[in-house]
Amino acid sequence: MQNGAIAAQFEELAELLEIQGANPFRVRAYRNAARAILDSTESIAAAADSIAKLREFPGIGEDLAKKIQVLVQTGSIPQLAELREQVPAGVVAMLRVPGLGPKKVFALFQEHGIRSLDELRLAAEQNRIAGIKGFGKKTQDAILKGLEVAESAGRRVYLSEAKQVAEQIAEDLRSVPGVAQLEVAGSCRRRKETCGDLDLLAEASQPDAIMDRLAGHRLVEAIIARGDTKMSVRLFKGLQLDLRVVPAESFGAALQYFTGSKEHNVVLRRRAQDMDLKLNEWGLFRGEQMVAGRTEQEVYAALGLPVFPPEIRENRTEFALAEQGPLPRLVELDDIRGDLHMHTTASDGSASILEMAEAAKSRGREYIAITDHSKRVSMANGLDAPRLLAHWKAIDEAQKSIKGIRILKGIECDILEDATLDLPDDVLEQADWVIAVLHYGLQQPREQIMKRLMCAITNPHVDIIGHPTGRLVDRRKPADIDFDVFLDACAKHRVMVEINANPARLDLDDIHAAAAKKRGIPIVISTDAHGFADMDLMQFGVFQARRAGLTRDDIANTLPVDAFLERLRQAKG
Ligand code: DGT
Ligand code: CA
Ligand code: CA
Repeated sequence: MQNGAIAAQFEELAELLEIQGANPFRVRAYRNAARAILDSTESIAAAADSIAKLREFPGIGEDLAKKIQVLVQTGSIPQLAELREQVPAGVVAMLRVPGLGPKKVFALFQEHGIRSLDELRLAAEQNRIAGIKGFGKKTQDAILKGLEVAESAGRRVYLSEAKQVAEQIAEDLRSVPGVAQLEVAGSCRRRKETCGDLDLLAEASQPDAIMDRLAGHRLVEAIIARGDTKMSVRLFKGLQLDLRVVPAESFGAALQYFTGSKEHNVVLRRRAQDMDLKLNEWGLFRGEQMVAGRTEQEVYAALGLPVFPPEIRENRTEFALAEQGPLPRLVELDDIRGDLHMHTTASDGSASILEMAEAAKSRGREYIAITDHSKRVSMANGLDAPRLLAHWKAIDEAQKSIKGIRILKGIECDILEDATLDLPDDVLEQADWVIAVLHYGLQQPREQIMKRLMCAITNPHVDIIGHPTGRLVDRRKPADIDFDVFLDACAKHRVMVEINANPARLDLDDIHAAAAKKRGIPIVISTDAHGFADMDLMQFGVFQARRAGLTRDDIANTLPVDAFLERLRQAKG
């Protein structure tokens, strides 16, 4: 049993006792114990065979030691189980509503029978809270606003949103006097597709100054907690941000630790132990002696490891890669030369062919493919054969009036529910670039989904499968695909696969993109832009590719346009 899991149970115990109006000293004792357990670098579970050993931990007395022992031996604390029966989970959830402390929750539950967030909302909406003694209209309004926060808490935020606010706040805090270094850590630095919260790390001569600035920041909605070197605030949508101020000699160790992932850190810590060293967020130590900590580079080097790009710190392949020699250079945004999936006003885009080409050119792209929808997507005014042929003529015209960028004639062709393509072969044959996609019937059984994919893969004119699973991150499940069969078929028929860079799609994901690489399938990262601004989303596709361990050679649209077209010709031949 990990320290974190043990601490969580005592934290919950404290919380439930508090709701019941228990003695505040007792509540605080449990809470302090939870804190001490979490902070300890030694395993509590390993000490649980002896009460005496447990009592050596700070903040743990006789009573707590006994409870820990029972917890480790049986997996639960009997008192906690009892409390959970007495206090419904909905009441505990009410504690997460900003503006509602344990005393108020206790009163609402015990005296007014409110047992869930829904009941709380109803009562507030019916103006029944305002009349309760000690509450009033103001509290009732605060509860209604707080309910929104409580209900969105726990939901993860797309990387695109998280990264933007994290970097904005980081930039603003860097200008505070005395701030020597400030970095974004956590899942945001690892470019994970969603972030649970944001982690900022600062080296600052006056921690108070930087915390004051954060407290007054326009993106901060509320202060959750503030200590001497640590502060937590709430941003929009309930997103939390943790700021930690650390000394210069520990900055690298802290950056390494708080970048994570947890799984990556576990391996590092074990490796340190094997070298008779101790690694934590303060540094790498031999006994009391600090060996490294000022920079990440120093820490990794002392462990005989390269500085891993944050994107691959997941304990998946990075340690095996490091064994094999220098790390491969992962693909970078600047390597991308073409953007091969985008829409215009002909279907559901917001700009013309020429405008999209100009915008792509200004972003340094050397070629694009215009890939409007096919007719099945009637909602998006998808193109039938005559409209498509006319659209391609318009592309030829547009090409004449712009230099320095090549415009390919493409189509995003639907793979219909009955496993046929939305456009006939004699039309597809005339395209430079055919993306085949599933849009409808994503819930069909695996057998039919595979039949549809195979129909596209075996069609001689299809170049690539776009956003293969159709998933929307955290919102819509992927289609039921047999990935081994799918990718083997793509490799055999020389069909490429897309990493759709839209932050809501990121489809293929990192795991499947790595599987595609393994089979030598060329991968194309595309923005699926529906307007200019979307072209800047390319970075998120590149992050996902990096998380998959992909290099420039794995990504077909890093090729110059002629080499890319040659690759297409070969695939068809
Ligand atoms: P998130 O916030 O859920 O998107 O993911 P992270 O990775 O940002 O996780 P977070 O914010 O809980 O913690 C930031 C980093 O701190 C995490 O990646 C690794 C490190 N860390 C946090 N708790 C632990 C722990 O109990 N053990 C170890 N080894 N590292 C931890
Ligand atoms: Ca985080
Ligand atoms: Ca955090």
